[in-house]
Amino acid sequence: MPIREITTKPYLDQKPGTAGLRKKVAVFQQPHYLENFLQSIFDCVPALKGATLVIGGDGRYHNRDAIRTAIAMAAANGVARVVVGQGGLLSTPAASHLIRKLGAAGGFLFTASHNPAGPDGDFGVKFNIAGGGQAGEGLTERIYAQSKTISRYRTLDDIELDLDRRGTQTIAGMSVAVVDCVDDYAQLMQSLFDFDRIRDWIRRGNALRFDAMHAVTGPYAQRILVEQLGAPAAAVLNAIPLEDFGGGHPDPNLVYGKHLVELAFSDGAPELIAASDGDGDRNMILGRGIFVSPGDSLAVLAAHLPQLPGYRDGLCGIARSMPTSRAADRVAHAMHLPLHETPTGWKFFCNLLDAGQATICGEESFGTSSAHTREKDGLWAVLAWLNVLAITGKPVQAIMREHWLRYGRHYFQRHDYENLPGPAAEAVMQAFAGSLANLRGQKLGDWEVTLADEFSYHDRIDGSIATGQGLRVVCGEHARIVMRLSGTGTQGATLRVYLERYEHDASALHWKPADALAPLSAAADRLGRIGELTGRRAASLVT
Ligand code: VG1
Ligand code: CO
Repeated sequence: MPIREITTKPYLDQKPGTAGLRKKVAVFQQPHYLENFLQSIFDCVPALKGATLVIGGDGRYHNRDAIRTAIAMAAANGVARVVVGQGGLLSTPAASHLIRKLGAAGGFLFTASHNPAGPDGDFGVKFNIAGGGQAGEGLTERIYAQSKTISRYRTLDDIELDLDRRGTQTIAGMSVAVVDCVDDYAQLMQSLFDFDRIRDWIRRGNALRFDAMHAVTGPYAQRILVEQLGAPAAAVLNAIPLEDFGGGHPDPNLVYGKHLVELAFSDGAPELIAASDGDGDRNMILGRGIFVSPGDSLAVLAAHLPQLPGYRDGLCGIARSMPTSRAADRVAHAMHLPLHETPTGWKFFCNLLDAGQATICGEESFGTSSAHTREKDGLWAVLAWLNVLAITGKPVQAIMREHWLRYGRHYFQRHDYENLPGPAAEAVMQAFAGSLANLRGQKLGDWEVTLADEFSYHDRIDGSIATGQGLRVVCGEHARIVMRLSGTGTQGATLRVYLERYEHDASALHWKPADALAPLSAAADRLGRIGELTGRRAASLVT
């Protein structure tokens, strides 16, 4: 089959955000749009030649077309072997694991995570490197630069490919292995957790509910929770992946997972209620009568991890993104472990994980994972919680209450102002930045400001420095306000305001987060002049 060199013109908008390139489906459907971006990757990563490439996606609309395009281009660019999930499916953590397990030179992950799918929804592509982590800032910049000057790409015409038939096919000398998307991942989970204890816990009548939200985790939850751990089939909701995610918004949080919150607070609620997002890397955890905020989940899991089979040798460190609540810092301190604070985005954890400096990492955006893979991992967090419940025999609520009694409680909320005009969002950031200059030493409500700056991160492992990673006002350990603009949206700008308040008095552990954080919310509005500059009276999404 002859390799074709197709002439193309650059698009100038292929700059990846926090986690890959995300655009409306229609943008990706423009002639040569995806091809340009993929060729830019092939051009910047010569190691793909003669090597293995992993390909998969979250199953959303356009996934199959994109995979066909990617496989034809891989063959034309000299890739030796493609390993692709059956039906084009691979969850993000499972793809990262496959890259590691196979020693692949990289992977294409077709996903826009939790963003809605379908012809009018979003599409996206992430490039993960050898080792399984997302391409870092440097490589991402080079790919973007290449995409702005690209003039041709390589492909094959009319390849014959059956994505639904497991086994090996050959395309122009390149082998294409279509694999079950769950097998390797399920094996990995079995090596980390005590499946016997969890099975026993379920057999004793403890109920759980997992919502796959018609996205990629359906087959994973079905195999692991139902077939391997013995949960009834009804424990997994919306288990069939659909191209439009059933018209839903698979972003597991208090807003899009409201039905799960209602379930958790209803009579006869299951012991554990959980959900994952479109590509399977996020998790939401609820217990009977309680929502576990992601920062707390990270802290609790870190504290219990050494009791779980895969982590018996102990932890080497804990890492969290800067806006994530500092609950994990207290656990790290008690366990005499280093605590690393990184910018938002999982790629910043990867060097720490590779260097053996962190065992567990977490983000406030419902992301938690460990060194077993190089992406956040929704089902991993659910299984870790199940294992903790099984070995402690306590309900989620008791675990949280005990945790807060021992460490104190970090009240946390994120207020998102979505789909703002770009200039309005920028104006808020500028106003907030402007107000930081004279804040140190001043009072913010009851607390004194000890630090007011823009966060930048010096990665001591590769020496890189990431600047402009969020504005913050810190009042010692007591309170914090963080502001940054989202890097994953496809429409307008999203302003994220993160609020955190710490209380350790036993009488102050059971407030409503919204009440506890109201003074900080008002301060954020005042310092960033949010209402005045955006015309919004309230955030559009609070989690
Ligand atoms: C958001 C979250 C961030 C997360 C990223 C990708 O980024 O805040 O914590 O790593 O999404 O998650 P931003 O720039 O919009 O705040 V996912 O599940 O979309 O791969
Ligand atoms: Co995701």
